[in-house]
Amino acid sequence: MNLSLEGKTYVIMGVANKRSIAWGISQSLSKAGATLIFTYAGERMEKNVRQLADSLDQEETMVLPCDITDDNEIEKTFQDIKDKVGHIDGLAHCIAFANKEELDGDYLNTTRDGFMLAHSISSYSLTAVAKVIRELDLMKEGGSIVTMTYLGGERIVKNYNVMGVAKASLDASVQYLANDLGKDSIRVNAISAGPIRTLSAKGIGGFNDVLQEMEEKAPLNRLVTQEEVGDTALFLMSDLARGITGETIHVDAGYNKVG
Ligand code: KAL
Repeated sequence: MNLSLEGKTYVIMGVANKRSIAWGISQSLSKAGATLIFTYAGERMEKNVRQLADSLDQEETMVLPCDITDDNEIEKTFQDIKDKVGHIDGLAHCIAFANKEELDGDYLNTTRDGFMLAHSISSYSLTAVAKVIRELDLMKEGGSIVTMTYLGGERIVKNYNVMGVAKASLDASVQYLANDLGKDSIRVNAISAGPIRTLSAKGIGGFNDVLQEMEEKAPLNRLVTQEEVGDTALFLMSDLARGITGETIHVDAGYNKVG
């Protein structure tokens, strides 16, 4: 048993740019010898993702669109993947969205549409993808599904608001999916990363304060990096984590244990 992912294939959903956590995961998996397939949301992202994918040491890069709000498109994307590679060994789901105006002030002001949108993109999308993976028998040799969560789903974090409620739903989904897919030797886990400067965090009120508090209070007294999250994903994808499912691993310099 080792960390090598030589001969294995993984789908990475949610790379936006080189600061993305999904990109940190991609680099860790690629260094371990994995073949990677990327999906992106919307044409705006395509060029970035292709450029990044091409920069990896891969024989051939597969980059596909996947609008996570559209079940037909999810099915088509994963059917394309199946046609091309036959089966996959794992999937990294690094997708979240909420309307910016609902990530500030009172959670009480969340609209029905904003609530549904945040839950559809940030939580249901994992279930939708897992469902298609099973329908297509895409992880027929077993596999590992990893999603990204955040402390704001476990407790109150200022301004996280509807995203916190969506992450709580995602965390619960991880457990139920782990239960459903365990019989097929598919493990489902979440990584709860500390705050990292990514495109999705950009321009969100109070983010700098969160970073500062983390540096002051976390047991390791520092922030965490995309690479550290990537290496934890690598562990979860590897056989070393074969006994772990339905779990959330905090990669946050210990911050969640304080206070
Ligand atoms: C307490 C924290 C401070 C920030 C509060 C809320 C963060 C929410 C994350 C959520 C995913 C951000 C958005 O959906 C932003 C979106 O409205 C506008 N941005 C975009 O559309 C960009 C271009 C694209 C790439 O972004 C997305 N998401 O598609 C939470 C911090 C400390 C930790 C974080 C950032 C957690 C997290 O969930 O990302």
